[in-house]
Amino acid sequence: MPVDFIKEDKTAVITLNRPEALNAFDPELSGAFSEALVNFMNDDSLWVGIITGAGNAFSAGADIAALLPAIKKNSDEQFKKAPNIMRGLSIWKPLIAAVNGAALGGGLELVLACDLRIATENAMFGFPEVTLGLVPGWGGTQRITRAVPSAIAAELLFLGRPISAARALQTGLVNRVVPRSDLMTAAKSMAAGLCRCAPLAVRVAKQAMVQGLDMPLEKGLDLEKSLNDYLVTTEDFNEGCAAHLEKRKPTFKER
Ligand code: DAK
Repeated sequence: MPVDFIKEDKTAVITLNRPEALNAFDPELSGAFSEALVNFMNDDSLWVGIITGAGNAFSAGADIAALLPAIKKNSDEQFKKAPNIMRGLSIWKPLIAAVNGAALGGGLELVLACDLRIATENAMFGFPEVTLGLVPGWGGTQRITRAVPSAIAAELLFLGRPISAARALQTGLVNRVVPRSDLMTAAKSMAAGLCRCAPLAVRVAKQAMVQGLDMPLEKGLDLEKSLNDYLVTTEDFNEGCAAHLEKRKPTFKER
């Protein structure tokens, strides 16, 4: 299977599983990844997703032999058939990238489409597209400038040279850097922290943050207000406040 999909309590672990090609996206991997994302999105029992790669790379991006020539032939039909979080699919449940090695091209675009990012010490991040005569096509030119200062974004996009995990941490591209052996423990512990919070509130926080980025402040404030108006009608809001006042842990029901 090009993608492993494992449910662990309220967390889905989605693993790109094409290690022989450093988890480069060919049509099979793209289709299976799209399917896994839709399953995650539609499964009410799943609150958090962790995305990682099998082997020593996170993902080397689009498959240069199999996918990139298809772009030339059919424009982006290949990609439209398999919408993903980089382009075509919005998922408001929180996503953690557990970056276990190189994240290049589409691999870095996938990292950028995740909300929280933990990397191993040997991970590297780059956009080699300009060395191929291309620019990123899964939102990299747009999301990188929202993630790091513009000089770092320009360095990544114009020079095509990767940066280290240490530099990614320094520039705020990732939340944490850990030894390889601690990666999944760290990602699952972050997922557990998310699962302790009210799931609908976490999703609304993501929606407000992501959609708000594309709005003038006044519109963003309206969005925040209407989303909060909805949250105060939920059972979980009552439960969260009651648990706080009663000095106990809340039991959220996603309602
Ligand atoms: N595609 C296909 N195969 C790849 C690959 C890739 N991107 N990256 C690695 N592989 C394969 C290698 O060919 C090799 O296979 P064999 O030769 O063993 O059969 C195997 O994985 C191991 O790779 P290496 O032998 O090269 O391993 P090294 O450790 O020596 O080097 C590396 C690791 C990551 C530095 C190197 O593999 C590398 O530079 N890979 C290419 C990375 C790259 O350029 N990625 C960007 C691809 S462009 C769009 C949407 C999306 C995109 C574009 C448009 N539209 C919606 C329009 C996205 C574009 C991209 O991502």
